[in-house]
Amino acid sequence: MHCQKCGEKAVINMRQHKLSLCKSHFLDWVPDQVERSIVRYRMLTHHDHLLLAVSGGKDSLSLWDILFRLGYSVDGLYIGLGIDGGVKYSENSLKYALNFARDRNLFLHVIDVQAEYGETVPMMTMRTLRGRNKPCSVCGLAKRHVMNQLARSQGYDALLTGHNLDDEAAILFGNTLNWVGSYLIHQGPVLEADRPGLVRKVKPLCRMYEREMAAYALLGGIQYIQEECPHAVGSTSIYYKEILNKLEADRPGAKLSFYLSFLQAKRDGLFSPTADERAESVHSCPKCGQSTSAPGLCAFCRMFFKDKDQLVLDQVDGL
Ligand code: Q46
Ligand code: ZN
Ligand code: ZN
Repeated sequence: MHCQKCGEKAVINMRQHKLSLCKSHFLDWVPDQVERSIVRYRMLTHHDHLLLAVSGGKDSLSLWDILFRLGYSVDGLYIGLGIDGGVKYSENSLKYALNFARDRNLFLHVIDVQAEYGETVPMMTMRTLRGRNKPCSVCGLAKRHVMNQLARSQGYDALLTGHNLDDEAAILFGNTLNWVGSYLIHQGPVLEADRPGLVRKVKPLCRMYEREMAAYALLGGIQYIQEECPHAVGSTSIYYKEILNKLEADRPGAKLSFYLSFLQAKRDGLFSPTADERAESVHSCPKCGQSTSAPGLCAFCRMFFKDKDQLVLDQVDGL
């Protein structure tokens, strides 16, 4: 197997693109592909001041590396969730994020949820869900809140996440299996800040396969936490990824085509908001200022600040 650009020994064969590349051409090909997505979906400009959510994993650290190489101005945000899971997950992932930033002289915000709000995500989950469920819904709510809050208060132009194609295809698969129209409307490479208090959200890796990102981190010498969050084990999204991987093995390119066809369908007007959804009133949370669909505290503030004894599960939106 030879590199199709220079004829040297190839290190990766990407059947979905009918392309084999050597290490050096692959390490240039990835940023080139990301830049194409940035231009194609009008994600960012070189004048934007960007905030990237960094977990210490391969996708977010590789994205930081790629954007740095492409000349974008990007600060990182690490959120300490207080997840141990017997493997010191949060403690170890923070070390990778800090080392990455220090080695490249990049700026990393670190926000510890317990220091900021008094409880770790597992503690919050125990209180609100009585330990009956995984912490992922509470975790997602907390992460979205913290990310948006910091991006807004510090005047960042966009908030970036390292979701790759496998993540996006799995989310899309779940949303179409259940035909969750409201989620399909809002899924895409860019989520515009169409409500007061919201920051624009962008996913520059949305067309990059997970395998490509793992290869980029490995070949590029990026040190990242190899373990998944212990709560990811057995999750529905991993199950959907496994199904899509089986499909991809038989039909290379199936995942990409599934996602890109969805984006095309959206451009053609499918999954547009209804008149009622467009007219939906927007309120500002009196505690944090972020937008909510109902008057009163937003879902996050209800969870963290309301009289904790009175909190019941069904008060939390979106779980
Ligand atoms: S970090 Fe949080 Fe994930 Fe862990 S608790 Fe679930 S949502 S799995 S991306
Ligand atoms: Zn080559
Ligand atoms: Zn709030």
